Amino acid sequence: MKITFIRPNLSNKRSADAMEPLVFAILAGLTPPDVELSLLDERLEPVPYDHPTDLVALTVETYTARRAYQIATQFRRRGVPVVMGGYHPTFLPREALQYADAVVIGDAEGVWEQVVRDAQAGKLQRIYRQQKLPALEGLRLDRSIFQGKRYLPLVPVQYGRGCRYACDFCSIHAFYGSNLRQRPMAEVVAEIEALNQKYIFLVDDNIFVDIPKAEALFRALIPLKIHWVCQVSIDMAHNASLLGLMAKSGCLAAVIGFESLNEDNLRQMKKKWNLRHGDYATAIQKLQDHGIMIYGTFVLGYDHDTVDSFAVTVEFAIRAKFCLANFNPLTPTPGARLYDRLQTEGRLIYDRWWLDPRYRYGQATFHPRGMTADELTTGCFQARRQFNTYASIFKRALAPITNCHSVHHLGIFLAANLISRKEILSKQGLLLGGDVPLQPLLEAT
Ligand code: B12
Ligand code: SF4
Repeated sequence: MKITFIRPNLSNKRSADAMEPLVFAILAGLTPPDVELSLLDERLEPVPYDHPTDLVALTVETYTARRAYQIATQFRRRGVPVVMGGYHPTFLPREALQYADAVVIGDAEGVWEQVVRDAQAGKLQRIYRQQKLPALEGLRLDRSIFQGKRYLPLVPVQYGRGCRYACDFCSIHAFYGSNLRQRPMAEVVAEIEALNQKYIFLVDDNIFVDIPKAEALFRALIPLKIHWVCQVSIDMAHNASLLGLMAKSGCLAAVIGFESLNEDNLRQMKKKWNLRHGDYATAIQKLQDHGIMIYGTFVLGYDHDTVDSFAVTVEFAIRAKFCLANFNPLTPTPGARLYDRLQTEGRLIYDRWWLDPRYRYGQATFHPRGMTADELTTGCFQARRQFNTYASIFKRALAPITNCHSVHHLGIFLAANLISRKEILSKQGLLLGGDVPLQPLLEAT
């Protein structure tokens, strides 16, 4: 039997920031050895619909749903069954089932094996539901499917899943609830050692969910002499010993959700805790004093934002000499509490923006209170452009403890900024899935 894994693209432009799609290393590790596997990553290569295969397995996020459905339609027209999994089908299985033969709800471990057995027997079920949150012991990732593909030399590794917070716009809490699971530290360290790569991205939603476990991991990373980046909540900056270990173990940069400079917005999104230990400037200083570069993310469009918020936010990010930053229009995704609130308030512009051919990447999808939807779209794009001008890159580069601490740091800073600049400018305004019409094939049952 032949199974083809597909990672759909956002639109029809190739991507310069594609990393290995970790889920397929997990699925490959769970698949019996007699099954022949291949991977098509549409961010890097076109999908040949006549590719000989017995089953297509797509990973689907909300931004890639439209494209995933188009790809599924093509394969199903050729008689190839399609299974979908990931965030989007988990939140909207009935929508996905209009385009797929089967949908996996939740984590794959313990369920994918059944999907393969059923596909081999020609008896795919419509819905496979993960009944529990599977323990993460003994995961055997098989990265051989990534061989020969031109991914960023920043290799994703996952220590744990879930986050202890519940920001109202975020999909993580909706997907995992308040459950936090971590892999045995020794298994993660062994995986990193075996990778033999210099740059690792710890993709955990928040590496700071369990302090003793984070500390144990950082200690174990010290002898490996790698460079790593992670996502972390800002409260971590106030734990001096952990911060020291983080720096000592090779942490180059941290992605931090600042989200807003306005306390009322933070309260509304259930992220007021961002300021619990002090202001942003103090936290930033502590991280940067340890040489850790910051990728700050902001979301604009909450009720207390106005047209003035864009300039204030982007100036803050430039003054703080962030290595990278993003300024996203607040976007309600299915499953998140924000989506239900905006829907109840009658503020959504589209019924389903992710499928609507009028929606373009980067656009507002709801009516904000303090500005118009068009002002939100334009304001975020301008903020992204302003942060990524050459003048801004030059100004931010001049940070002796972080961005230009060494030739190595400066090289990474410049490469990251040039890739980010290119991606931000080229993604804005793209029609998700490109200009291909979408027709439901089946009635969901
Ligand atoms: C690393 C990362 C990125 C990287 C890219 C990663 C890459 N491989 O190239 C970068 C930084 C570029 C990125 C960009 C974006 N990202 Co991102 N990203 C992540 C992050 C942190 C980790 C991804 C990962 O490796 N996870 C580990 C794997 C193992 O988990 P998984 O994919 O969920 O798979 C598990 C299950 O979902 C399931 N499963 C998934 N697919 C399938 C398929 C089948 C067949 C089966 C059986 C099971 C299955 O099984 C797996 C394990 O059991 C996730 C958060 C997260 N926890 O996943 C956000 C996340 C996926 N990103 C998100 C978003 C919104 C984006 C952006 C759109 C942001 C923006 N506004 O531009 C962009 C564009 C994404 C795009 N589609 O092009 C959202 C998606 C929300 C949603 N509802 O779809 C997430 C969930 C973050 C969040 N907090 O909400 N991202
Ligand atoms: S801290 Fe980050 S990962 Fe956790 S719920 Fe908030 S936005 Fe999501």
